[in-house]
Amino acid sequence: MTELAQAIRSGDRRALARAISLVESNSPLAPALLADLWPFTASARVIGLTGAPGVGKSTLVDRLARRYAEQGQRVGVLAIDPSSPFSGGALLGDRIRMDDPDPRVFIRSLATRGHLGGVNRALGGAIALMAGAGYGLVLVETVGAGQSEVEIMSHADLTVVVLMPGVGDDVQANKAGILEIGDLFVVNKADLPGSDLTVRQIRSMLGLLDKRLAQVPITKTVATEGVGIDALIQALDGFGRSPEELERQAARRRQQADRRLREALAELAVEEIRAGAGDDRWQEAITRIAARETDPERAARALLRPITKEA
Ligand SMILES: Nc1nc2c(ncn2[C@@H]2O[C@H](COP(=O)(O)OP(=O)(O)OP(=O)(O)O)[C@@H](O)[C@H]2O)c(=O)[nH]1
Ligand SMILES: [Mg+2]
Repeated sequence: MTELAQAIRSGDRRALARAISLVESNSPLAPALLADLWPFTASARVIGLTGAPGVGKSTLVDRLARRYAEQGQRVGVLAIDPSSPFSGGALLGDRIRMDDPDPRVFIRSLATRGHLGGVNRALGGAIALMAGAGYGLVLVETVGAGQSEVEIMSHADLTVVVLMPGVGDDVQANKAGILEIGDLFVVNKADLPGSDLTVRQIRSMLGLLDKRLAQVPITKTVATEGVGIDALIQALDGFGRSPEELERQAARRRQQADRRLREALAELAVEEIRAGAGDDRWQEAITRIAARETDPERAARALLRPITKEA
């Protein structure tokens, strides 16, 4: 095991922070580190929270992290897309100051720099590092303003969609996708008028989408006041207990593993083929594609041919 992996296992927070930076910058040191920690990541529970900008996700995550920490859990918190133009670029760690930094909570935001594939890899890596560091619960905040909310599904055991009063029509009009990804819904800012109406709207839209979704829990919270947090925690902890849910979770983990395998394979295959072809052939293929003398698929097949022949 690498020294850094050992430090992370022993609970060294600075080592964990450094490791996340390595993953974020796609350092050549990252794969070995992740491989060392991978066996220790199975038992961590990953909860994704997504929702439109400003609905109160960070405030909610902060409350949840504190409450779980009070119960003795070690909680990792990851905020994705803090540089989103929608959110004004505020980092979770900036906006929410934990007055009394709890040693059981580790907060980190991941810069996205607009690269979706990169975000996904960095996210998967950062979750694995936190899990490997012994954070039994990892909370991930993503702004549901694009594809990142779908990305979170490929990492989380459970996805929470956060809404606020007065968004029902909006959800119906153009955010149907967000309804399908929620295992659990939160109507935050329940101190504002219209929260019960929003709950009813979500309920009826879920029912229209799929009859089985009629049972999906919807809880109301006032994150700023800590109201409804216990009920939300109960719903979160109650999730995945029934035999059907357990089966779904196992299936989801297999799907996620399948996706991780494909990603790793695609990346390795490109590296191998590129190395096998040599720089001249690679550059020539690029030139010919750009000049429209060949098409990408044909060029790719030509580069693959020697390899498939060998096999
Ligand atoms: N009235 C009210 N305001 C709230 C509540 N929860 C959060 N807020 C406020 O809503 C604003 C946005 O809260 P955040 O927690 O930063 O929301 P967010 O969803 O993380 O925002 P982005 O990360 O920018 O998408 C802040 O001013 C919070 O104080 C609530 O329950 N009621
Ligand atoms: Mg936020």
